[in-house]
Amino acid sequence: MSMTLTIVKPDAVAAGNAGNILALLQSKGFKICAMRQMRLSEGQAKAFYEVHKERPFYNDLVAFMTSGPVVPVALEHDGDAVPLLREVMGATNSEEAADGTVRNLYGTDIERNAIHGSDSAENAAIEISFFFSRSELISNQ
Ligand code: FUP
Repeated sequence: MSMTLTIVKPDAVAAGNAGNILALLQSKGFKICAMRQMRLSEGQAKAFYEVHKERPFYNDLVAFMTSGPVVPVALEHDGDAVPLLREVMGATNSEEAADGTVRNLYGTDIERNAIHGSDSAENAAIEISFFFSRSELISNQ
């Protein structure tokens, strides 16, 4: 089993799509190890996206990610969880995301793109520990 992190973003939570998105991910073989609904503080959103802090979209991204509740979810998969989630998530810009991907089905544009997905196994471990303690991670094995 390998792990990755998704965050159902404020646009998708507000639209009532968190359950549909989790069902789609589960249909692709992902299993939930830990999950919660929460509101990110400005400090948490800035820290989570620190890698982008010099980018022009950073302030807007932080404002969006703190605009309403999010649902971080630690996921596991029999296969390679990180690239498998990137595949079902779709391109960053929802307008360019392939048919049937989460961002195609539930996102709107490059900012309001429904979910986050870790981009490497190393970052997945860092991002999972950002939201969940070890004792909260329950494997389905
Ligand atoms: P991704 O890994 O697909 O989520 O994409 P990035 O890590 O490149 O970007 C992280 C988030 O920044 C995206 F989900 C949305 C936001 N973003 C913008 O708002 N504008 C951009 O031009 C690029 C990214």
